[in-house]
Amino acid sequence: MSQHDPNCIFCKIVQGAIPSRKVYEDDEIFVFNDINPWAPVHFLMVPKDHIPSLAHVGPEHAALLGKMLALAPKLAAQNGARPYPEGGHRVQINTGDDGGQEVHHLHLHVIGGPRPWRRG
Ligand code: DGP
Repeated sequence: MSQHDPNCIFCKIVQGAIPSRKVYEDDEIFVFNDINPWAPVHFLMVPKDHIPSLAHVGPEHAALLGKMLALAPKLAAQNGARPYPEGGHRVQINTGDDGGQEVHHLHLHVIGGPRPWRRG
């Protein structure tokens, strides 16, 4: 059974209560374009279940995190990032206040496309 936090903006996006530009979806993962992109390619990968941060991930999430990481390069390439190694992309997980995390639902930033980018 899926677990959502009624106060979480990304749970609302996963459920369709807040609109987003969807990039990919399966039974466990939802992917959508960042509302404030730093680079030509910038999407967010989230688990459908509410996991507040990377600091909340345990061994029970290993398969899910592995699936998300393996999917990131494929989705980056499908969405405009040039192939590795000339192209490629960045995967970033902000964790906690000092890590710059603003939305407390675990998410992978996948960022790519021709530089310069607004950040990085
Ligand atoms: P972080 O700082 O790592 O928590 O990044 C949160 C990102 O979420 C930030 O780049 C902007 C994005 N974001 C926040 N609210 C929304 C929203 O309502 N829709 C979409 N598509 N992105 C959002």
